[in-house]
Amino acid sequence: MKVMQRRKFTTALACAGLVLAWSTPSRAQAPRKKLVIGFAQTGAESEWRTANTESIKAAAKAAGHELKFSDAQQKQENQIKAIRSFISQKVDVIILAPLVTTGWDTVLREAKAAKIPVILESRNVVVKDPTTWTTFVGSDFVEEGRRAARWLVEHTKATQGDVNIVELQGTVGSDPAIDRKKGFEEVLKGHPRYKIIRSQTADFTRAKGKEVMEAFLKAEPGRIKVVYAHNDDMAIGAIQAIEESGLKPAKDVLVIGVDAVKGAFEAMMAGKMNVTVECNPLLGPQLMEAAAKAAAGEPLPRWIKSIEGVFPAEVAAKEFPNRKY
Ligand code: GYE
Repeated sequence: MKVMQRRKFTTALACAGLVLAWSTPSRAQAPRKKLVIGFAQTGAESEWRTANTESIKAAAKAAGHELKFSDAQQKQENQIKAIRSFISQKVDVIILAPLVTTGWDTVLREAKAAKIPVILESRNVVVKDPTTWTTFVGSDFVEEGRRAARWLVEHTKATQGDVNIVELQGTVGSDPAIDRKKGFEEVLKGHPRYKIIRSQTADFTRAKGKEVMEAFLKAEPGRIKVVYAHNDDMAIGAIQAIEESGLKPAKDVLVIGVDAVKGAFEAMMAGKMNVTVECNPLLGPQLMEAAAKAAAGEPLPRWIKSIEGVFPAEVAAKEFPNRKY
C-alpha cells in the first residue's frame, strides 16, 4: 500500500515537474511585455468591420495591452490625424486599417522616423517606401474575387446565352475593392458570355447597396441576371432593391456577396441570396502576436494570411451555428 502511494506521489511529482517545465518560458520565448497600441480603424461601415473591431479589442484586452482606439468614420484625414496623435503619445505599435491604398507615404515615414512599427490590417497600402510598414494581416482579396467568379461559372454552366452581371464595388481606391474586382474579372475573361454591364461603388454599406441597385434595375430593366457585391452588406441592400422592384432575389437575379457574415447566412437561409465568399474579420489574436513581435524587434513575414472558404446557400443552415461573426 505504502509503496503504491509513494509511487503515485513520485508520478505526481514527475508530472508536476513536466508541467512546470512546459509552462516556464524558455529564454527564447521571454514573457511578452504589456504594450500600448494605437489602432486607426476605418469606421463601422459593415457587419464585417464591427466584428473586426470587436476581435481586436478583445484580443488586446486578453493580452493585457492598452488599446487606443480611433474610429475614422470613413475619412483618410481622420486616420492620418490619429496616427500623428499615436506618434506624439509614443505608443509601442500602431495598427492601421487603411481606408484606401494611396496617400500614406508621409505619415508612415513619420512613424518610421519615430521608430514605431506600423502593422496593416484588413486592407493594404501602396507606398514608395515599403519599409515604412512591417506586415499586413489579412486576406487574399484577389482570390476572393476569383472564388466568386468560379462559383458563378460553375453554378450557371447549364444555362445558355449572355449572363449579364452588375457589380457593386467597395470603397473607391480600397484594396479589397480593387482586388475583388480584379480576381472576378480575371476568371470571367476566359468565359466571354459573362458580361459586367454596370459597375459602381456603393461604399461597402447596405444603404448605398440598395440605392445603387435600384438605379441599376431602372437602367437595365429585365436584363440583370447576377449582382456581384464586394461585401455582404451591399448584397443585402441589393436584395431589398430587387424585392421592391417585384423580382425574386436569388432566383430572377443571382446574388453573390463576400465576407460570410451572419446577415448573409440569414439571407441564404431565407432563400434570398446564393453564395458568400468568406473573408475572416477575426484578426485580433494574429494581430496581437504580430504586435508583440514587432515591438520586440523580431522579424515578421510581409503577409500574415487568413484561411477562408466559400459558402453556397445549400450549406447555410448547416454552417450557421458554427459562425462566429
Ligand atoms: O470585406 C468589408 C469591409 O477591408 C476586408 O471592408 C475589409 C472589407 C470587408 O467594410 O465588408
